[in-house]
Amino acid sequence: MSKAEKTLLNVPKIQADFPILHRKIRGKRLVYLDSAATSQKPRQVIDATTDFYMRYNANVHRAIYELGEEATREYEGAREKVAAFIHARSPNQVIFTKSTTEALNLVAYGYGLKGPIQAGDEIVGTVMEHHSNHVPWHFVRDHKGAVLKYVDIDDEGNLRMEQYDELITKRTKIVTVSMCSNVLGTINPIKEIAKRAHEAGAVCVVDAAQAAPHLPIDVQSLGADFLAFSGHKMLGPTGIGVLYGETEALEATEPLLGGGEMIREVHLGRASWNDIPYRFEGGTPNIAGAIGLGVAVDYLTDLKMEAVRAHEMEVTRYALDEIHRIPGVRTYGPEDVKQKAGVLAFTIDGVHPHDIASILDVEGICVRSGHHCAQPLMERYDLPATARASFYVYNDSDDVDVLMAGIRKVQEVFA
Ligand code: C6P
Repeated sequence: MSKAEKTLLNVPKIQADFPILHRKIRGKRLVYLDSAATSQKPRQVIDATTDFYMRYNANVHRAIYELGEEATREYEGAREKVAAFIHARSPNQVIFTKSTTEALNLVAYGYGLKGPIQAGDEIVGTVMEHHSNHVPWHFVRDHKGAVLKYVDIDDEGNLRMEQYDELITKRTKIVTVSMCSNVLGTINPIKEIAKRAHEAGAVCVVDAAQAAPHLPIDVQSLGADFLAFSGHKMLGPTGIGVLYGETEALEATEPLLGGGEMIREVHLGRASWNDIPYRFEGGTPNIAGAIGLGVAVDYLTDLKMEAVRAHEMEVTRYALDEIHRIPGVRTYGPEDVKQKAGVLAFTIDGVHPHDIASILDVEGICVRSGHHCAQPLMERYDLPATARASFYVYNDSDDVDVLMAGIRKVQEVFA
């Protein structure tokens, strides 16, 4: 992207919707480059959650009175919006959870620990997963005797797809993969991986935490059996996430939480479960969060996910070009932005990533540093940590320029 060539999104107009972007950090413009950790929220989302508490706060699916009906209508409306956003066949395939982490734990518990997985069954993951898509499967290994196997990456940070040929066997029951790496930005070929899983009679579990906010998603064409993501990374509130499931896979899954709403009948000696999706939503849900997520989905849908993706590709291309001009800086993950989301992990020779983040913070720039909850991937690269900038709809080439100036300043401090 040349500087003059502003992209497919009207970034100044978008920025105007995000109140937090108008604040200053130590007198400097806030340059928020940590959307992979959590995105900022537009006024529309903030207003929708406030509006719920101000005007129609009531529990859902319980009350006969008007307020309760309004709350239920909006909550179920949000489920419909999410279903349309990911092209699910039915809103009943959308389960509200608190996060991607909870959604993946629900699958590992309900389909793994309590579901059809037996000792000796195999689960195939990858080395690039976030801890949320490692640790729940460790539980299944440790408590049920499942065997975990991992697909490696090549030098560019792409999955070594040929390894699936060997790793998927007759004993494989689950193939799990992130659609997009939170460190490398690698976009994985889910359709192909799901196809291979299905050929072996396994289900495909997709961690879409870094994909749903940034790429158009069509669960039917992907062939995912389960797909998890978080509202807070896609302009929505914290504390709300989604588990999509194929009906057959959901039917084979036991609930994670027992309690109100998830039952059909309870007696002292036995209980039976409510229909899907309610059987997976025990207790009072995050009603305001779901409604806010519905509005975030409206916002992204108005922008068009194809335009969001195209914009991020341009910003990422520009960022890669600019960062490569600076000697002594290394980047990780694919160079081809067709295979990379707007995530830029980097290190500066001789500088600890935490020092990078601290010095950038003085300039008003927010980047993350650390292992990014992907320690096995860090071990694969033999790195303790990296710095990471991540882009979203409110970032543009000006933000990239500020980041590059910040990186040069870091180098001056450590010269
Ligand atoms: N990654 C990051 O800075 P939760 O925390 O449940 O909303 O999302 C967990 C999660 C799962 N999978 C992937 C690929 C992720 O990137 C994340 C969250 C953040 O990279 C926080 S560690």
